[in-house]
Amino acid sequence: NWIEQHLNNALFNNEITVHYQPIVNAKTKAIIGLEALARWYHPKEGAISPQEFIDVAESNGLIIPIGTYIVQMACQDLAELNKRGFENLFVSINLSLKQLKHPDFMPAVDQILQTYGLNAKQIQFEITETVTLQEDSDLIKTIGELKNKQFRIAIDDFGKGFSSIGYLKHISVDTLKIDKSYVFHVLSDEKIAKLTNAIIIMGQLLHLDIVVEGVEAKEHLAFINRFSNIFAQGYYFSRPLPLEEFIESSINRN
Ligand code: G
Ligand code: G
Ligand code: MN
Ligand code: NA
Repeated sequence: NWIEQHLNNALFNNEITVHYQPIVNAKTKAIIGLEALARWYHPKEGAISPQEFIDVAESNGLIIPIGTYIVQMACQDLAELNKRGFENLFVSINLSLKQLKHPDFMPAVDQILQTYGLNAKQIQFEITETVTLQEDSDLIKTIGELKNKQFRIAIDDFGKGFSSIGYLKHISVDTLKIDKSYVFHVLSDEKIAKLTNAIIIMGQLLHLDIVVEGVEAKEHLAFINRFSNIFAQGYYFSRPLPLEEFIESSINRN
């Protein structure tokens, strides 16, 4: 397949980049962090979705060099942000299960942190709930190790799969990111609205940060602002942007 054949070159030709989408306080709209999202732009084919190429990378092993490259780019950009006066942001990096389980992952992260002189507290790792935890003791141990090193852990796409609460039982996390399929329907589907309320209340009882993903309209924002201390992410605030565009747009906001 085309992706398979070109993915290796993409990495070495610098066709893979990282864009950033703000995560904001839903009440004040203050930016608290940025989600790093991989982008592949091929000179002839154009943009290829990470959904497609991450899947391929997972199956052929390229997720290890690509994932490490993304962590490195995100850390380099975070160091740059710190230098330019954005000192209280965190960067939130998606991890695939394979990446997390690979023995090279932890040493690579330690090395990158040291290279850029960053504090682990400024870095969050997003683990998608759709990957089955299956009480995998190695995985649980690795996540515990990241927590011990003060990295933040987020459960991504919370509520999308069936394993959500199982995750919370077995691992210690900081943040729940509620899958965007919830907010999309809170205005039209009473059951979804109630489930969303229940997830928010559950997360807050557990003292977790709640990020509602996929906020596209002010009505979505009003729905979640019935609660206090909620964070939000979505096109209503900003699309994922290249670092320089993010910096320019936030300078213009103020
Ligand atoms: O930004 P976008 O909607 O195109 O992302 C599509 C999917 O790809 C999302 O589920 C997102 O989590 C995933 N994704 C984006 N960047 C990365 C990455 O760097 N690593 C992993 N593992 N997944 C990513
Ligand atoms: O699976 P994960 O949550 O990591 O992926 C986030 C994906 O959602 C990214 O591909 C990002 O581009 C996309 N995204 C971010 N905000 C919105 C939004 O408001 N609406 C929609 N439809 N997608 C969004
Ligand atoms: Mn994510
Ligand atoms: Na998500």
